[in-house]
Amino acid sequence: MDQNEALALLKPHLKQERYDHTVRVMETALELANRYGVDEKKAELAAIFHDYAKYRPLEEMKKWITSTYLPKDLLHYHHELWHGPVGALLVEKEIGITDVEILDSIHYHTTGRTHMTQLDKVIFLADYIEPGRKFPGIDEVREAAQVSLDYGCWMATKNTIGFLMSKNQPIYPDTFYAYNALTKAKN
Ligand code: DGI
Ligand code: FE
Ligand code: FE
Ligand code: FE
Repeated sequence: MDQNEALALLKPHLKQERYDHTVRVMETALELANRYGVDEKKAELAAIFHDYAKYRPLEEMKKWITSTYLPKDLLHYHHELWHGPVGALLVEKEIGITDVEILDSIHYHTTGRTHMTQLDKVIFLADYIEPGRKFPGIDEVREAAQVSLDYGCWMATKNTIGFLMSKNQPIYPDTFYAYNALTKAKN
């Protein structure tokens, strides 16, 4: 599937601003993949479909989590965490992508996980630092992304955990697992 075909399949599922975000994530993911020697074709497709399920109704996402292999503990956390796992499932079902590396990087793009693959890291980081993002601490993460994938992702998980704690929000275990694994890897 080429870039234009994939973007055309994605477009009806997103609002314009989310589509524009996705194009910037794709461009950023391609830069990171090129810089760090990660498969650019996989990075391109994973980036294009990473937010595929973002606008599915909550009841539909809940149904997919309840009725499939997806982890049930997601239901006890913020629904913002559902679109990655549900997206991976629907991209396989509806778009027909079967590459497990691509599907996993979509699944884990919001939280990360232990032992993230290089592709997971590219998608996670590209989503975080695409040029349209404006949250506190973003410049530090952008600089870290120039040093290494591990350092960039570590800084991003650290920033996310700090942000969530400052808002007294619960933190999904995979987010901690990613932070812990990256803390060891970055040195
Ligand atoms: O879908 P995007 O907006 O492009 O980005 P995303 O999939 O990374 O979602 C970001 C949101 O998810 C952001 O509001 C922070 C939140 N988030 C990330 N990790 C966790 C989390 N929220 C909770 N409650 N727990 C987490 O571990
Ligand atoms: Fe997302
Ligand atoms: Fe993200
Ligand atoms: Fe995104």
